[in-house]
Amino acid sequence: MTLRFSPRSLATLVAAVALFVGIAGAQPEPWVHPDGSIHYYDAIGTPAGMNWYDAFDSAAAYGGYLATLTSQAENDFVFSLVDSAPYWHKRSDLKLAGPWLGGTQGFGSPEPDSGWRWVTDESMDFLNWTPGQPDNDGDENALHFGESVGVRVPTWDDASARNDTFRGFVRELSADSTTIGLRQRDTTAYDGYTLFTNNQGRAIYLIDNKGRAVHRWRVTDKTVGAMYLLENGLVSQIGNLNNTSFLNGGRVSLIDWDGNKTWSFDYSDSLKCLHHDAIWLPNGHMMAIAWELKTRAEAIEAGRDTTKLTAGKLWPDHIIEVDTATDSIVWEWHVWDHLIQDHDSTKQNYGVVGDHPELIDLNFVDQGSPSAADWIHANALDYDSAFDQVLFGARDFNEVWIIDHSTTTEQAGGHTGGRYGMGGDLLYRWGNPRTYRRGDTADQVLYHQHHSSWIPRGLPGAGNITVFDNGLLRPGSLYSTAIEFMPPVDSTGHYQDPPPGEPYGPAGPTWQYIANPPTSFYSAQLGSVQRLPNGNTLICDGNSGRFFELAPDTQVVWKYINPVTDTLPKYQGTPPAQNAVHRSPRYAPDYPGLQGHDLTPGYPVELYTTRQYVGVEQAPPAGSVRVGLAVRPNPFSRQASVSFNLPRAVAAELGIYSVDGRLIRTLPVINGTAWDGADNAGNRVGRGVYYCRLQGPDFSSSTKVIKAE
Ligand SMILES: [Ca+2]
Ligand SMILES: [Ca+2]
Repeated sequence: MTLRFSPRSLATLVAAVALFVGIAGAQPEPWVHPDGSIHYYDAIGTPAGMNWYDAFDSAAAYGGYLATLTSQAENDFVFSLVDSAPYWHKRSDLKLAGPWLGGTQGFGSPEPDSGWRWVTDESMDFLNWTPGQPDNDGDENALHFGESVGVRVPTWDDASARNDTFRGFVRELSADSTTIGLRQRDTTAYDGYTLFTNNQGRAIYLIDNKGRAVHRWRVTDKTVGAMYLLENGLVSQIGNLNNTSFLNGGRVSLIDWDGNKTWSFDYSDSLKCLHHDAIWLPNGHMMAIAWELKTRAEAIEAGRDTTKLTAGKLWPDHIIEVDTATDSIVWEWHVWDHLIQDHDSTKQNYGVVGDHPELIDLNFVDQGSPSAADWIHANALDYDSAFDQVLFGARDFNEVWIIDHSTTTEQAGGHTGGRYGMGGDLLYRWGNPRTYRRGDTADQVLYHQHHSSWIPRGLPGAGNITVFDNGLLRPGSLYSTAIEFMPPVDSTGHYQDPPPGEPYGPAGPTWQYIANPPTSFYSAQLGSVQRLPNGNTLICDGNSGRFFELAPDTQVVWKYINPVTDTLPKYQGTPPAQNAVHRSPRYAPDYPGLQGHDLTPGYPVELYTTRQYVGVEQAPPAGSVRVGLAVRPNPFSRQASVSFNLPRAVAAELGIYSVDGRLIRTLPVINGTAWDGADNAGNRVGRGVYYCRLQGPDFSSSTKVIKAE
């Protein structure tokens, strides 16, 4: 539904919000409305008391409205949020009166039960009056839960909107449709906190499973790679330094809970550029992927086929390990040191490609990018401390590679030494045996994957490798998959060599997710897959900014769509756009990096319907609701007629005020009503200046009245 109420001035609302500082609440609970959309309901305690108008303003100022209960189920859910003592007060007749709701009685409606409506203009087909109500027991025109002696009842009563003794209200957030934010939350979903930022974004969000923002960071660099919340509570972010020699990346930063950059490391110039992934090792070192420049001459000398050098250069990847205490590189590994080629026997690295699966064929180029300088496009790092091995993705080889980290840098540049005796040669590779001439297209499993990692020890499937396989250039139709496979490794970290001429095992995945239909899940770039402690699997469909969690049987149990563009959150109900996300890691509630921080959930990241109350640029001019209040004759002697024209039926108040602001006479809100010059006690007031004011939930209009005698 859409709020039909026109807004009042922003200044008034800012003042209203300020007035309500200190009220309890702000933990909205999501609930699936019968139409399938997700609404949020926030029970607000107002221990000092609040009238209906102020509650209305407070709800609107937060982008919502006083809750409208259009079904028994909605009624019962909302009641469950306020069925506790702080939201209720005991009247003098001992009846318990509960919080305000979004029902109002149109002015001039026949009492007591005509003209009731929801503030949203939703139809009021569902009625839930407490027996004996409404009774209009004293100008009652606003709705609340109550009233019954000594009992909190889930039914409704009418009360005076001016009554400022109410202890709470319920704020509802909704939109015409649910297009972004939380889309699904089953009880079997793994409860935790999900970290994300828009690709190229400068705002980082941590949300709970109910789609509520638990924390936000503002950062100065655009985010262009994998991001982590570390066990020490710092966020590790890759920032974009706009290196014009390469693509994006260049900087790794650590950001504390308050958004301060506590450390950063730049690795970006005309010869090199850090990109895609930077991980943190148990010893506190940072390890990252980076491109390095190889000139045309260097590439030819290494054995590159000149027909595959149309870019005139190559950017092979390398891996660096940085001691953050000294910002020095303490270990490195280079693709360039582990090449083989059978193109030119007069050049370096010449050999039989199929005999050396531990080496990287310098002339393997993927069919999608034969001329790309970014020849390998490594894109995901992982480290296993028990084996002391590094795993990373070689996207344009459509493979996952594993190397030994126990080597010295010198050993890592050669073919012997280290725990596994192979120096820096590949210990294992999987996904596309075409790259080492031990298979054909029928044996290729991966297609430009963007995320690969070991399942951590202690989790279901520990030691297996999961892959977000984007499916780019997959033969036939384009679709992404999530894959889990079991590498042929023994307990000491040694991989079973394939028989001569055969590829590395396994032949296929042990688990995979393919959507139905497959093409409904396709992200050509970005994305992640994460095994969760309960055996579910969280997937980030990168290009769509869609996070979804799968049970082991691949049923979707949780779904969320990034509502943030590269700059700001969008309004609920608007189509998702510009919301690509690199990855969406989820952290357990007991994760060390979360300890000691305030994890009180706030509002959803996306914005809600009454956008005119939120965006400064959309604030309407003050007084845009014209009610045409007029008093005639004016000045008057015996009696004046008060006329106005409300845009719709709404609860409003009409009164005469003294120049010092005291209400001296309440008038019925009826167009053409008369003021006889008397106060509420029936005594005629003296001659002078008075003000007649008509006030509703979203407007206030007053006019000067001169009483001549
Ligand atoms: Ca509602
Ligand atoms: Ca009543």
